[in-house]
Amino acid sequence: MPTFEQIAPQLEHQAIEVPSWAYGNSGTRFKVFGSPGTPRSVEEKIDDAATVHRFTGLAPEVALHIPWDMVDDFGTLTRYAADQGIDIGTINSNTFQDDDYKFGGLTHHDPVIRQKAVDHHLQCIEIMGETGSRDLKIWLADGSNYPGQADIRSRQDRLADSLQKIYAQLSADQRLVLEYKIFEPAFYHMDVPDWGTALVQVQALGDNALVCLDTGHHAPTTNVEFIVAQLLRVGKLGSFDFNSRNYADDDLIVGSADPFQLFRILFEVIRGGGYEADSGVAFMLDQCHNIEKKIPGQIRSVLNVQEMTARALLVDREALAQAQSAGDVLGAHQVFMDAFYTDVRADLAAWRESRGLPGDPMAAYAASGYQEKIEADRVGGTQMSW
Ligand code: PSV
Ligand code: MN
Repeated sequence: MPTFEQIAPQLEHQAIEVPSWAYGNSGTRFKVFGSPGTPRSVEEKIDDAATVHRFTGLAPEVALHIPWDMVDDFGTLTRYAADQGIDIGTINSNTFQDDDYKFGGLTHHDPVIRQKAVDHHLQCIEIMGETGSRDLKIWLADGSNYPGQADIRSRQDRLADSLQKIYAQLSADQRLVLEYKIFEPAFYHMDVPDWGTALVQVQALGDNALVCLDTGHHAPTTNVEFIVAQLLRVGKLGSFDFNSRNYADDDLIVGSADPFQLFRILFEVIRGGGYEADSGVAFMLDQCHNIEKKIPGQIRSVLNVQEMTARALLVDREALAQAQSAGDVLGAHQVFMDAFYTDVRADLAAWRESRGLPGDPMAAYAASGYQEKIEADRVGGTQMSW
């Protein structure tokens, strides 16, 4: 197995995009809890995202969600973020909270509503121009609840047409990433339920259209790392929305429900070239912190990704390949598991310190007084929430 020192240089370029909405209040359909210190503005969300980066060195970009993060001047917001030490990352569209979209957006049977949904994406592309964002991420709530309710075939055709209109407005250095989800909010069929559908739709668009894999969006028991391997193989893995699920789309801290799955996913990412500095794969979090403190929740998340990346880098790929081609089933399995079971926490702490970062970012944040300060300062106004 390689040593930690041997793999450490590869940790240097790791960058994880944090979602602005993780800093706002969120909840379930039963209750959205407020919490002291929650941002009242997009700028305060950016302050919190920048704090995560300051303590970890891992989160140089924050993804925005439109219209949740709508401001009058995105140029000013981008400069504000830069002053805090971070960039604006992916722009997420939102066609799931307007009454007009009850029966869908980009797939809607009514051309007027379909055009409204397309126009929303064109507005997102304009914002991308102002923020310098590369990626437009599209997740659709579109679908139906009852068999026979909708013509699922026409909806695919309309989706292809709408996506084409959006894609046509992207500049050469911008990309469209299409996210899939098995169910919810639609309970019978979703118009983009799986990676196969997402792939078919983006393949029809062109090279700058890719798939976004949200780790929480599959049926239980789905082999997610297989999907990662396949999408990388065909050059269509655009981004991750990392989170953990126990039952459905739980949006919990990545690596909390199944650290081994995160390890297996990151192994396939590395194996397939997705971890190379120029791979183009965006590593985002898509999480909500409903009951835990949000900033430490995000710090924990990026550290979990870093820790499992380090372990996945430790896999002795040569020994693995040898055992695989010798038909040594248990030998190959052991090579894989040896890396997974290696505790890299002390090495990572020392490595962080060597780079001027706190060895234990969770403890450093807790001791920093930032949480107490935002809880004392952010009084009045309306807490941001979805
Ligand atoms: C939908 O469940 C989703 O995963 C999409 O990425 C949305 O943009 C995000 O969650 C909203 O939290
Ligand atoms: Mn997502």
